[in-house]
Amino acid sequence: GDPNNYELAEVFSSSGQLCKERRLEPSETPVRIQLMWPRIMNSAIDRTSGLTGYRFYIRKKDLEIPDRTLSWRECSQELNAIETFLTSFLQQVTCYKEYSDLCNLPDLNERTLLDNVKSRFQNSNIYTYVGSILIAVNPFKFFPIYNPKYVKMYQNKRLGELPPHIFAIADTAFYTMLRKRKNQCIVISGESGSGKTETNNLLLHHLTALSQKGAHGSGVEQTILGAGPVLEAFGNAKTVHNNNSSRFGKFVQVNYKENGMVHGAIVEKYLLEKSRIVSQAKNERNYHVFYYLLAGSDEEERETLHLLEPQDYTYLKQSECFILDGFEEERVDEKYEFERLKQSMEMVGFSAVTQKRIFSVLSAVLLLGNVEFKKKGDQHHDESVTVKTESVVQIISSLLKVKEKTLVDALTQKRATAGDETVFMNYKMEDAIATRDAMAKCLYGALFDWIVLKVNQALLAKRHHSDHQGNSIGVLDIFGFEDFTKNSFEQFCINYANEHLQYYFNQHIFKFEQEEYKKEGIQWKNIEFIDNTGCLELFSKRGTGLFPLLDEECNFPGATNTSLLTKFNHHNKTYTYYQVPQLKEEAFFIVHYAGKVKYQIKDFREKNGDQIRPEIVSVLKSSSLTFVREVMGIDPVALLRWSIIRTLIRSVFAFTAAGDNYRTSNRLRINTNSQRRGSDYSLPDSLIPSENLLRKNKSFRPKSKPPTMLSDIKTLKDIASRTMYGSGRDPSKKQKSSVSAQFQWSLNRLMSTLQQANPFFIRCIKSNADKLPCTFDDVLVLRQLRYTGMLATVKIRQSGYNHRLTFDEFIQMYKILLPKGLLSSKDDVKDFLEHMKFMEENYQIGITKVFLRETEKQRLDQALHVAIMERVIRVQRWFKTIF
Ligand code: AD9
Ligand code: MG
Repeated sequence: GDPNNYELAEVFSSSGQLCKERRLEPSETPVRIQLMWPRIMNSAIDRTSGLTGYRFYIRKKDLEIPDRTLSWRECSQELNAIETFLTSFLQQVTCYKEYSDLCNLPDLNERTLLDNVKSRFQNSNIYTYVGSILIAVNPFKFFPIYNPKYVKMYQNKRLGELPPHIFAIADTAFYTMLRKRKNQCIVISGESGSGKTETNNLLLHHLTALSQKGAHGSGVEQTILGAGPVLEAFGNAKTVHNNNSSRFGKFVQVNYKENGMVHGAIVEKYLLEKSRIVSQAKNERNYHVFYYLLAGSDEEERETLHLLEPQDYTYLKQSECFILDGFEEERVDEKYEFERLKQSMEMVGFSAVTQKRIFSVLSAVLLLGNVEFKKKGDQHHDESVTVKTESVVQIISSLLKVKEKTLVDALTQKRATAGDETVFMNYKMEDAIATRDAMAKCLYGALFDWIVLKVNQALLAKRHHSDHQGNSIGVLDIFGFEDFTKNSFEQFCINYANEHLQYYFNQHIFKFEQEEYKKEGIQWKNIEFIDNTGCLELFSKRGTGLFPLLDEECNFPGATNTSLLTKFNHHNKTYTYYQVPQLKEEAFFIVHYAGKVKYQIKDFREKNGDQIRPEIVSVLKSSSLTFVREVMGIDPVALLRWSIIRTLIRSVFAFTAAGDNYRTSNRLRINTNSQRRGSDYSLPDSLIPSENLLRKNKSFRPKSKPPTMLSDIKTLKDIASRTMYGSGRDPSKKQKSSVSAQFQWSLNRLMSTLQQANPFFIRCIKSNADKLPCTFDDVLVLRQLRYTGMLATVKIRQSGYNHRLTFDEFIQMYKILLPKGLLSSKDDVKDFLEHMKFMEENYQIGITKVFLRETEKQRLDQALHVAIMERVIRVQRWFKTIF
């Protein structure tokens, strides 16, 4: 036959069973031939991705017979023609080559970017690098790539040495921290359901595993790992975007000692979505923990906690969604989840008694929703209500140990003082319901904060010493960008936080980088990126930003949400980020970096002013249970007293143990030195000083001082201020601040913590909107790649210079390679690099620094390695001649 009769239908890379085939539309191909072609396959092996071959689908041009697959025999008759055809197509096949680092893409545009990520995804490679940035495409199906074998495999490897992986990022952060003695942070971003929390858990898993190789695990690791499931049970819920959606943000800072052992950790939380306790949108659920409790508790617990079925609770049944719609084999077994929760609670130090107390509070929260009211009298004019379901209030009062009358009074009447007199005013129906809901939210919110505080105390208590000399790695996992059919104040805050993260990314990837090039006067063509500074300003600008306006309207008597919207709408003219809907409605648009979102103004003021209502707090604080009182308000004085006693006891113990610890930690330090090999440039084993040598050189004196009380108290105070004031309110401000003010304050604090650390970025991408396993939706993924600015990111990483050294640092580092007597002057370095015959576009000399691309840096390091080895050999020879 004639090779011109054929055309290529599809090419798939295949690696055995992992090969994913796209089903072709029947109309798409008249004839398909599937070939596994050894000769051609061999030439097409892709070394970077480790694929073993390609699968070609070919169709015969202009063939009359509709959809028929050629048999093998028919194929073989035409083999020659097909082979010729395929060989000529090899050129094209190489276009389908996958790159594990997008920076290596020879032809960079949106299409090749997407194709590459897609082709990798279809071969079960969900991770891809852009330099040191990791793109993670959520497959909605777990691959066996997180087991201990992988943990081990990725340890001590240079980034890029192995296929991209989340563990490689964790590992690099860890060794960078040890080497540079600088705090690191890993910022995970992506829209709701893109895989941030999963990624966060895997990162923490690796970060704690790295330190467990030491002699004694302190148990801090266990507490850190246990905290995840506990916080997820109480702070995650099913939304339409994600079955396990985080409804709060968290920042976990893992502290390490200088020898790389975990020293402690701090968990910080941001803004829990409290409205979810009392109502959820259709097809969404309340917090997981309620369903776990109801599914998993035994008969005795059901009785003592007065539990009902999920369908019996108003707070659970309104949304008509009780179970998670997983795939049959992945259906979450909530009974099992309850067991897992109890185990995790134990890991973070909640005893069985404490657990029971927590569950009673949960039961009370649920029952509050079932409290109903009725009008007091028959008269029309009397709107005041009383409790209709007295038995429910009775149970709540027994669960919380609050007097029944106190509870009923609080739910039905308001106390007001007029002059010297105290008057009681009866609530109308809507006020009573609002108070009931406020009580449920307040109780749950306080419980959540209390859990975070207790987790932090447990993490603190397990530390070896209190004076911390090492560094930390922070991992940030917040609620992802959201756009529902109806968006409210919560989405407004969540999306603002995401804008902040995008800004942080832009600053580091584009702004600082290009500013440095400019400052150093090197040749550089500016790379444009979408700057969202204006959008942040729209939210927070002093006086006229949306947040300040919202606060203003919250404090202004007589203001309404409509008057608030009118004020907001003034921004229609000043900011392109703000838009007014064409048809008049109580809503506004904000053009976020990740898409345009319509917010309903309804409840904005109420939700923003939703500080803990003092009258409700005092009712709950009247409980005869210490636990409830503690949950409702952590008494800072008691906390300090407790900490002083505890620290005193520990100081005595720790002081006697300090000598022992020194011995172990010193040995570990040496271990870490040798483990550092391979991460950057490394010394050959023969050049690493022996343990004996180190011992001789250092006087045998405990390096770390015995713990000081002051530092301990400072941290505890700090933790208390982070947690007990709820969502990290500025403790120096005594007056009540609004939810948005607290949120902004804690976000700003987070940003300044992040600014002081060396960042790693992980960008999570959602593969499809329906949570389907291994399904790649081109449009959805492309949209995310676009709004995260991936194209520009690849561009800047391709043309930028990853390595930069001051002339001094350069000379110090490569002294051995340089001719004797070389000074740290610009000209000397320049001469040397010219002498090395480096490609001119791969390095530049700035005013104070040398800028190098990856390949040139590697060449230098290789040369250095060779030079050192030569010297070692020379010394060895010399020794031989002597003896
Ligand atoms: V949200 O902003 O909190 O609403 P996340 O946190 O970005 O969102 P999450 O990590 O919860 O998303 O992931 C959603 C679901 O995707 C998980 O419940 C898993 O079923 C699935 N997922 C995520 N990452 C992976 C993965 N690496 N492998 C397999 C994954 N499945
Ligand atoms: Mg999450």
